[in-house]
Amino acid sequence: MDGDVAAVEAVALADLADAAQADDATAALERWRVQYLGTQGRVTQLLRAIGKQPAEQRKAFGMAVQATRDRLETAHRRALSEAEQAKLRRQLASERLDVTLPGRPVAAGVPHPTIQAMNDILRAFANLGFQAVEGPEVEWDYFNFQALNIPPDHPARDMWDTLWIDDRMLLRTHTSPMQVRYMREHAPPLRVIFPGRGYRYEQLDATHESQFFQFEGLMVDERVSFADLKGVLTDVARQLFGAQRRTRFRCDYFPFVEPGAEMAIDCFLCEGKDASCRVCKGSGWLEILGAGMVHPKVLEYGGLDPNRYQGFAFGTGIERIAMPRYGIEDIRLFYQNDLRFLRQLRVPPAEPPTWERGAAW
Ligand code: FA5
Repeated sequence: MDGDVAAVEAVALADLADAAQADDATAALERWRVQYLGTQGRVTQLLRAIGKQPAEQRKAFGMAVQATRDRLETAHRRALSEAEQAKLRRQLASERLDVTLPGRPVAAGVPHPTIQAMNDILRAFANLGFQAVEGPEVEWDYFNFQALNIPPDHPARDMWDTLWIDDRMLLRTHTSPMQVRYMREHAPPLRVIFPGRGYRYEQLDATHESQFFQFEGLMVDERVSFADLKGVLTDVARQLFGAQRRTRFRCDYFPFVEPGAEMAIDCFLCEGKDASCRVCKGSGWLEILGAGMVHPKVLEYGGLDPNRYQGFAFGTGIERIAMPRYGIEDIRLFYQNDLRFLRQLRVPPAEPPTWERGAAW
């Protein structure tokens, strides 16, 4: 019988060595433990057989089995501990962190050129007490056209190539719908600027995108005149484009203002002296916005009495203002997300911000 015990031990140790080499050694060692030392295991069966041995052999057999069990338990504990340590070493190796490696650089972004230009514009108007308010981009025909004195089927609708959602809803073609929306919710005096996106069904070219940024301005009070309009816009033009800027107002037509005007500034780059100037194309003037006195009908749509209140409004495209500033010749570059383009526009210069010194961009 002692021979049986020795044979079982030899096989068990060989199996233990195999289990320790397995991919998942911990699980294999547990299977080994059940096979040899578990309640139905081979060694446990030998232990149970002690009592069945002839009396003269029982003691020696019992001692041999118990010694085998002790050695196998010790060998199993050691193998398990080694397997767990090996597993830990593998895990640590895979998670090793070399703190001496140089870190990955964090690419610091800068505001998009449109946003930079918009922030400068908002600050310039804030200096004059104008508050910025945003509005919906999906708009009713009613606010985009009808309440701006452009009834259905009026030919002036052709001025705006419209992206319709259904026969009453559209993507706003300009920020002007905010005029009536705001007048309905607020009592004069009003001094507001409405920045935001506009959408048009456009033939895309160097100066036309189907999605672009505009800002709209509105001032309403008793006794507001065209002189106020000129004063505010001239002051802002000087904050943005240079303290010496001159402005020019010429007649223009928009159904929601009367009279209507187009405003130009004298060229901040060549001062009108360069016939091949990239900003003014040699004309000496740069048209930057549409404006006018709010039409009495629009005041009525806004719930205000036109005999008591007057106001002026203006609107322009932000990219078209940013383009001459950065020397960008194609508006489509703004939204192509080409980092090479955006990185070279890392403005602002090291000089103090313009709104503090009222000088040129
Ligand atoms: C208007 O949209 C009027 N709402 C402006 C206005 C407001 C006039 C208040 C009077 C009183 P206009 O269609 O001209 O006007 O557009 C104004 C500006 O938006 C343009 O001068 C241009 O700078 C910009 N713009 C218009 N269409 C596009 C386009 N497709 N891509 C980029 N910018 C555009």
